Amino acid sequence: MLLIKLSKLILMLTLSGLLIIGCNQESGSASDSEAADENTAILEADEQEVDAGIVDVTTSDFKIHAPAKLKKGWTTFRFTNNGKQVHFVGMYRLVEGKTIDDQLRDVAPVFNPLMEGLRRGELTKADIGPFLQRNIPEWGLQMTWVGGAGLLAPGDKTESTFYIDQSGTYLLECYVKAPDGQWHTLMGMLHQVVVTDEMNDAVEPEAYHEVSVSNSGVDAPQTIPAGRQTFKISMLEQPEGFMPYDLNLARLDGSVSIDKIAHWMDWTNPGGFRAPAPVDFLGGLEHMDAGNHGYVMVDLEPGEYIWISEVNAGTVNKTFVVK
Ligand SMILES: [Cu+2]
Repeated sequence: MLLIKLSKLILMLTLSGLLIIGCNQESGSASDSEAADENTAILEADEQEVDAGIVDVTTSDFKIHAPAKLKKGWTTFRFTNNGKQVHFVGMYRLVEGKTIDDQLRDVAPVFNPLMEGLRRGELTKADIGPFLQRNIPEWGLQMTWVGGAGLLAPGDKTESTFYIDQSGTYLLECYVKAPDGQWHTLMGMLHQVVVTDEMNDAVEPEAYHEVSVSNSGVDAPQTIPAGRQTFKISMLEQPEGFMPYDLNLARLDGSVSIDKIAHWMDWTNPGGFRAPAPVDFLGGLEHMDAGNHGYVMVDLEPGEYIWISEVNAGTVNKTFVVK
């Protein structure tokens, strides 16, 4: 996205330069310098966004559009889902020296035979850990999950803020399944980002509502006023297994039970994590190791909502009301 923006700017600057040269041969200058000022302002605004840690991330079916390079520090994904299917954008750091090519060759494809085994009943949930350990090289299970933006319904927008404290090679991924069961990851929704050693200028957001996630569940306010709200989400404990907790926000319409949503949240179920989702998701905070926290900014209309994790969704969830 940034690259596209920058190349657009270069093109605009080049064109305006040509125009200025062209015009100067005629009469002139006042409007030309205004145009040049405007372009400078646009360029500065763009740089300011990068420095403020604000990153435009969009998804389509089936790509993640995001910059190729980011700075360290508090990072806000301003996430828009332009696709027709539900998507999310999780972010994790690969073990030193590994890249998207290694992930696509040695890690991502392993989830196909795993899912097939589960679907046919040849593998049970208890076999998943050992299966992954047998089939994925050690580095492939040692990624560091730093956050990202949670599940988001088609056509919707949301914002999630999290802290990146280490430089390195990161991947952005959406592993929702398409209606035919194919992983979005393998359909093109894996994107590499290099985080440099530079720090951005972003400051930590201020939150009005605190939410925490632990092995005993979600602790969150029961009633929230309508309007634009910022939630601080803290991951207090680490679940068993190789995935830390995430927390997604969905609007309930009374037609779907929490059990059904929880069943959908579990990708190890053949129908789980498969588009379309049973509810409209509004974003959230992606997987993040315990001891860390992030923020979710959303516009809420009156109604009933649920916070729900992908990990242990049956118990790590909580409904609340917006008035
Ligand atoms: Cu997706």
